[in-house]
Amino acid sequence: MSFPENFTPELVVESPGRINLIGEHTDYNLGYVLPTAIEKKITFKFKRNQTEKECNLYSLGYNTGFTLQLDKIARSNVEWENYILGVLNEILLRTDKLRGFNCTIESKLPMGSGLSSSAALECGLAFGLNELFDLGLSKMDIVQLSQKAEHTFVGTQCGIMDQFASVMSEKGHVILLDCKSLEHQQIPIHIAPYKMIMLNTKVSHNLASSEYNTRKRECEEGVAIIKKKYPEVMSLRDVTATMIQEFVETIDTTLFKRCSFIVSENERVLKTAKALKANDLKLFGSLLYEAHEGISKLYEVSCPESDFLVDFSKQYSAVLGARQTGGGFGGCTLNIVHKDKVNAFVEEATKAYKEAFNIELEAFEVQPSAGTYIQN
Ligand code: GAF
Repeated sequence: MSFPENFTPELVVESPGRINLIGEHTDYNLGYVLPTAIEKKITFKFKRNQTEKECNLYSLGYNTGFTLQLDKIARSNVEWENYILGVLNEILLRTDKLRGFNCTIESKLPMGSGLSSSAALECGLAFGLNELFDLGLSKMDIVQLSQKAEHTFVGTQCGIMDQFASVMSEKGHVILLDCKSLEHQQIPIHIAPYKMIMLNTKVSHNLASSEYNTRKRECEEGVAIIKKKYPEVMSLRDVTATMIQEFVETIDTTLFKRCSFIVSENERVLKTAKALKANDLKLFGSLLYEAHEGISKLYEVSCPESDFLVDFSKQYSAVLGARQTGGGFGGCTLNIVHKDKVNAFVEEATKAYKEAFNIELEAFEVQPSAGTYIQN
């Protein structure tokens, strides 16, 4: 096929990745999260191709593409194609206005780095097609259908945080999202003279997807036990710290660890939002360290590489806090570092990480950015 050579798009859409300041694995437990989009993103270029059903998609980074027919959507053996197919399937369940199109995809978002390249891919595609064919989907429809696509075609039973952050973020703000009611507040973030520095472990242990679904199941099992005593409890969101302590002897140790992490993580999100509003950066930092401890010891979704970087950062008074961000088992750590010490910290972390794991660390600053948008 001649596509993507000489391709002149009708529409260009930018779809960002996200970081989550705090509130990990709380979304599918209907709790609180505090994410924001970042400048690293995926660029989609779209053009209608005047066919009824043929769609051509091409990944510029991987130099590979595929053609599909809208009336023959089925799961593929190629992982990235399932994100696309899942989104198209969900759109077709909601509207009959979709027609053939060509699309190139170019990502500046490292895959498997905990920055949610999956949601960026799903939401960017849905957002672009909504514009191109005037599908009439709201932003919330785009968020929800993208999440559903991940459940049905990719097989990860993810919560709503990543898609929400990718679409709804506003520049300079983090979103305090209640994953039960979907009510949210945009909180302006001013952390000067500190900066948000990401350290990419460059590892993505392949436990991530299966363990993710296991954690979700463990939380559900915990809720079923708690419910016997407290029938009003519908999710871990409804469980307080005092309530969970009552089950220390009666719930299996693993389930108890999982549930107590979620209960305490929800509290930390709310405390962090307050700390940011009050500009209490020390408290913000210490909550990040506390969260990582729980991620590592109670929820057990960290890995030696992330633990190493978080521990390493603790030697520096110029670092207020750090933790692994995202689903877990690698990806990036978020570090709150004084602007004057960023270079020294990154240099020393890079050296120590190389000595420990023989991996070249990647470091970059992030700024809270706008969600999915059309490039003019
Ligand atoms: C992944 C999921 F997609 C999110 O829904 C969320 O659960 C996150 O892991 C952990 O907080 O990114």
